[in-house]
Amino acid sequence: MRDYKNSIAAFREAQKHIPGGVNSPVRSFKSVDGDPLFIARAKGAKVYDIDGNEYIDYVGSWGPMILGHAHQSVLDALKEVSELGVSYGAPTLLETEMAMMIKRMMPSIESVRMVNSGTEATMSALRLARGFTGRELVLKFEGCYHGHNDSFLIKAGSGALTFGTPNSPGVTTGTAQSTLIAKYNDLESVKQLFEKHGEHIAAVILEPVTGNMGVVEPLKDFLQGVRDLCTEYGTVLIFDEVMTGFRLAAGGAQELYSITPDLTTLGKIIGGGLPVGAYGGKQEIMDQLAPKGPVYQAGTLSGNPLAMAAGLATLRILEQTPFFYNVMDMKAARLAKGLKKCLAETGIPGVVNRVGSMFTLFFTEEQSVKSFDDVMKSDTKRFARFFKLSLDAGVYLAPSQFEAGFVSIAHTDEMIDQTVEAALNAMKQL
Ligand code: HOZ
Repeated sequence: MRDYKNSIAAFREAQKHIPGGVNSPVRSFKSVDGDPLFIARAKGAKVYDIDGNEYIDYVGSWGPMILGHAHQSVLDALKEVSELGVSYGAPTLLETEMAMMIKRMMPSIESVRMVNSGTEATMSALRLARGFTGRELVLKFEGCYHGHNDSFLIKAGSGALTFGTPNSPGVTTGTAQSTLIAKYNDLESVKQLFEKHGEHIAAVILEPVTGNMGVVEPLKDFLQGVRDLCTEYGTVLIFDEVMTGFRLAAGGAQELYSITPDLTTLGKIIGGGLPVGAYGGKQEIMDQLAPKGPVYQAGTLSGNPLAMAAGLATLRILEQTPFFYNVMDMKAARLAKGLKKCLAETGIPGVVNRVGSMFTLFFTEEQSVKSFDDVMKSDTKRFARFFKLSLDAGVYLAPSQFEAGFVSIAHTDEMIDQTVEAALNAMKQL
């Protein structure tokens, strides 16, 4: 058993000053009945806690660290730019460079606005879609999470699901009534809502591959079916690629599945680990934004030079490294194969879902996990035990059954094999 005494003491102190001791609920380890690790530093695919324990990291700051932690190119860019001043509240060349880079990598984006988080991106994209269409309703999917804006905290995934508050108190009835809920991977449920409310639906928003109820891949024709309905009814299709953007392919899930959304929301990787979000898409929609158009959205720190520098340094590597995604996918495939073997060898019932470098190990009696209902049949108590045993063996997973794990380019085959060995030992003790 590892020694966590410094983290435990730090958490006790933090709880006196910060709600629940954390600045984002999913960090709290509450759902796995533990105390969170306090991290001292990170390098490559490893994180180190304040007790001096070392872990192979599959959280990756919840997605951004695709190059691994403290990548030299990102650190160099930050150093160089910070010496010139850290914020001006005025345009910089870096912002245009970032916009051009995003447009090149994700061609459905003809114009893009930088913000400071994924939540801001989805919130702003929805306002824009409403302004553009003159309609009010938004259709989202059960278990999908699009940040903590009111409109999306209805049947939401991620921490809202983990902590049993998918419909958060504080969201007004009016807002809740403007949000329609369909079932992910169930096109019929989307069609029915369109038949009833089609003319009033401003936007459909979804994670093209879900990460926030664990990884679930879209069934064949699901995304295309949603695209077709949006086109038919003049509804804005928003792909929330905060997690999948620049991760599943240089052009995100939309490249992987060859679907063109009207708007895309981004975050995580485009900030290289700094707080960044963005939303972009069709020129005629983006032109509705102030100062060009009437839809208002603003931000003191939007396009911040440090965030742009870290993001650009990351994206340049993704764009310019041949076979980057193939190499990373091979690593993730090795891990998924290993985890499946562990399940088979120990007889523990489970399913490993993987798309590219995103994966989730569901502890479930089901043969496959393709929907929110499948996800909800998972054995969260067994997950919690597995999580703790993994942690003790030096493997840092997201502390919830309903999250994605992330493999980075810095994970070595040796680390992955070590992870599989730890999983096998853990499963033997479940
Ligand atoms: N989207 C992330 C979780 N699925 C955000 C992490 C957080 O909520 O802190």
